[in-house]
Amino acid sequence: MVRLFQRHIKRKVSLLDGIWRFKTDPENKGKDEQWYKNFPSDSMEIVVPSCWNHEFDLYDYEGWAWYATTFTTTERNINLMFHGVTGQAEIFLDGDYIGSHYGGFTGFEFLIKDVNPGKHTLVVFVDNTLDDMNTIPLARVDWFHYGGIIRSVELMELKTAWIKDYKISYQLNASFNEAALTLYVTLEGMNEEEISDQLNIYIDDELIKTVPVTISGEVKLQINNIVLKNIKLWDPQRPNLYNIQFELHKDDVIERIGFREIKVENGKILLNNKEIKLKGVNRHEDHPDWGFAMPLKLMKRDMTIIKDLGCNAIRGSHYPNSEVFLDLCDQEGILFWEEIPLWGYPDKVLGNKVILDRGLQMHREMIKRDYHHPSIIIWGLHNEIDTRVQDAYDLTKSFVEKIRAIDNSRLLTYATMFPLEDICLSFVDIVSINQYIGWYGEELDEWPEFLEKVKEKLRNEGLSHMPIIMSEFGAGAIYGDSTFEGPKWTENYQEKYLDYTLKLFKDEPSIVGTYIWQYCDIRTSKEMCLSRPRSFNNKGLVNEYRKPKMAYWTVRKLYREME
Ligand code: ADA
Repeated sequence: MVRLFQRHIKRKVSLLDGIWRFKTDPENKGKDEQWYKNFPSDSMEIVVPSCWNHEFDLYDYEGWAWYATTFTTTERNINLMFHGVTGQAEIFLDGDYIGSHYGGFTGFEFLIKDVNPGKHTLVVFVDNTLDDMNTIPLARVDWFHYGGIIRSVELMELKTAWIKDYKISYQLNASFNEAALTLYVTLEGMNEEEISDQLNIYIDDELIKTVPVTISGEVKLQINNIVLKNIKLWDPQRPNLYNIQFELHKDDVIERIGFREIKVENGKILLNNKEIKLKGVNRHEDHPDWGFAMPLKLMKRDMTIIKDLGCNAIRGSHYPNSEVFLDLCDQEGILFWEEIPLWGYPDKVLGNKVILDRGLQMHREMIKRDYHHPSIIIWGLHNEIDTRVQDAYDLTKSFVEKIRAIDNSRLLTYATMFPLEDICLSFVDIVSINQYIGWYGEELDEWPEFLEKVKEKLRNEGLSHMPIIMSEFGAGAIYGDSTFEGPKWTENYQEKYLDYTLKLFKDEPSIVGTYIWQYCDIRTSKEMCLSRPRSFNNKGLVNEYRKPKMAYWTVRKLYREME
């Protein structure tokens, strides 16, 4: 399942998901031996999408691996779309290299013209190796290094021309009942000759515009002056959505949008001009039996639980989530913070140009992929990098400039772990703080003093107009461990911790949102497991199988009481 609404009516699209051939390549000899031409006969079967770590003996395999499948086409032009392959991917079609991609959590596609109709062999080389200098994320992260083709693979068979790309942007009027749309559409012909066609645009099945087009090579169109009256806004209570269809004679694509405005004013977050407080959790897309490749049923279950908790917000820590989950957020009225996996970078790595380039590319791809989701209100630039140093300042500045140039309609922030010494805050809209007072080191009752220091710093730097989000706070609890004494690692301590912090944050006017760390227990990496009982980060409100801990009920009561 790639999306929760039908994306194409005319375009012929098939999922290549299923059982593929698979072989790990620990000695990296597959390229020399040309496995992309002759796939090894001693390969095994694997399900796509999935993480290879759930196969026998591959639990902690990290490195090179090869996948192969076959498919049959009837058209001469195809587009192959990969929705998520961890780390580095290289793609081979019928023995020929067709391209590569870096970054595990956003999709990529290859248009291949003039293929012979018939049977084809597709081979995918995957490298999920992480290191401590050049990769995003680095090897030392607090989640598991799952590997593989983790999301669906789609085959599109194209006719003479296709809708290659589009962007739908809109401006609401002052009374929020009209939207002026600007549509950017790129069309592409498959052959040399000119094609006369017509671009039709439908909104919820109603034809609203027809543009005659002559397609030869690539054609870029900008369509203004489409004004929709009496629109129904999108918000958490009424998540109204609209389908927009672009249609050519033999191709089409459907996108789903919602109309809303998000901004920061006088220290508050305003959604459609009304103040909103974010009641959230951090959620990793992880489950012991599925890793990153969670089935829809489980995502829906997560959504049901998170809504039951009384949340209106989720931070997709720490990487672009599956598009299906974002569709669920759109449908359920959940406000989403999305970020790239730039996690915990120390000073010595921050000046590395490779990280800047890869980070920019990941932001570009994330924003391009997810631009139309009304649920996404925040782009997160990075998490807990060393924001006390000049290289972090330069990196943040570049990210902000580039992101604002592609999307100026959402709020920008990053999660800082050095709020009192941070030198990058003025670039963004919201100060987001990760802080574990009362868990690591200090005592719980040191929180008020800390908050005063944060406010003082913001005042001193002329930033006291900025709203504050508590983007992470929490305590580890081993599911089932409840005692009279309630020391750390018990459910009692976690419950006490969250009761104390949530009540404190609720009464602090400059705090506009809270994201508890975290929704569910998750597997950690081998680099971090010695400080994590069971090799899990145990700060979930539910355990890894989604069973509620004591704190769940306390948070549920507090979040539900807050307006
Ligand atoms: C950090 C980090 C999280 C998690 C957390 C913790 O804030 O952003 O991913 O590792 O610490 O549990 O310590």
